[in-house]
Amino acid sequence: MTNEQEKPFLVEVRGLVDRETDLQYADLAEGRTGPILDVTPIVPTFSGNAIRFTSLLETIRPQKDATHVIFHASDEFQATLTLTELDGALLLFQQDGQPLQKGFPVRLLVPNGWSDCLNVKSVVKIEFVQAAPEQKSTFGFKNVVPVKEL
Ligand SMILES: Nc1nc2c(c(=O)[nH]1)N[C@H]1C(S)=C(S)[C@@H](COP(=O)(O)O)O[C@H]1N2
Ligand SMILES: [Mo]
Repeated sequence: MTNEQEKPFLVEVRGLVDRETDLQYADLAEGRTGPILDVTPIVPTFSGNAIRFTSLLETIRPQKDATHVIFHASDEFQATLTLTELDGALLLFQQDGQPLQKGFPVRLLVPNGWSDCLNVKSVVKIEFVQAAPEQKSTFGFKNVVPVKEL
């Protein structure tokens, strides 16, 4: 998962939103998707710059029926979280002034999440969906039935 910078930076935002968007590095790095934050004071085990997931919501405007968000990674890993759980979440996109060496193009950070496994690396698609309100957050590799601690 290192040295992926030869791949284009692209994060697709899809599903139950008013404005589906293709996020480029400059959108985040130039502050067009919200204020840029140093993550270390918020998540001491990480370094680099991020935007708040909630500030992205202002741009893409989730529809009323959206309840959950699926973060799809380039290695087929994915996590599904409720919009409520994503309140404090961050999208890490830059370290040492450069695109990520690990987790490129963006990494989801869930500071108060129930598992470190929710910190999805290499997110390439953010998909807004509707699911039963009681459906809890999950993670794992696609097409693998049991979701357990990896
Ligand atoms: N894309 C992707 N993200 C992922 C994983 C993965 O296999 N692929 N593993 C998850 C799990 S189970 C954990 S514990 C953490 C590990 O993060 P680290 O590589 O920074 O230690 O990443 C999470 N994010
Ligand atoms: Mo994990």
